[in-house]
Amino acid sequence: MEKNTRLILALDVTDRDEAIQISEKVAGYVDAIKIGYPLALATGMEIIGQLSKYAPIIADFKVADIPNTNRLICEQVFKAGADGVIVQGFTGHDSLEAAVKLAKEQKKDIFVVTEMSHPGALDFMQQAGEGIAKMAADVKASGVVAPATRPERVTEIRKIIGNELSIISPGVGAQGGSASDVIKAGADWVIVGRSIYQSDEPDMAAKKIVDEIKEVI
Ligand code: NUP
Repeated sequence: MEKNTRLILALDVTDRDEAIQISEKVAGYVDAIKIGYPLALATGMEIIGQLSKYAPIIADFKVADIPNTNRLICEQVFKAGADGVIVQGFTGHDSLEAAVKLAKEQKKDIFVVTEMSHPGALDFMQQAGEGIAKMAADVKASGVVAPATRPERVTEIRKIIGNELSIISPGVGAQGGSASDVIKAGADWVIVGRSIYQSDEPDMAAKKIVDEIKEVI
């Protein structure tokens, strides 16, 4: 993924035409489009190929299974045309290694969730976040997913993973996080969904975030 605008669109709409229209509008402002279960379940996996002409696609399937199943899932997602897959880290090193090995063979990316951005992540996930970040660095994943809602945690995670891995960070806008704050804290990309796709002018909403990021880099 080329580091250009530092914005990744989270396209959690459930209508194919709407997904395509929004992608067309924002293509110039995003470095990637992240799709997840809402869109893939509503439209089928073909949507990945259809959207990949606008931007690289990151499939946010938060894969969390045994090594063999992780590999089988990632195989299908890459076959559908995705450039990257988001996997959970809490399943441990062998599950993660299976996904990373396959991704490396296919020159694709694996992003590992460290701790999630919502309040409930404090119940269980946060305690594991630093260990997961270290594991992601050890197995040489492409990057981690860390919360824009807690920029101080992004800074902590950056210290653990160093500069080889990327940080992609959701939680900007609708969840209360700030794009400029989390970029300053050490994120490489922000992931933004509702603030863009629910806007009457998604392209202008995206541009505003890109301009905000440019101010601080
Ligand atoms: O910790 C995470 N938080 C999060 O919001 C990990 C994620 N993958 N996400 C995803 O980012 C979430 O599923 C959604 O697709 C996007 C944020 O969307 P929004 O809050 O900007 O609408």
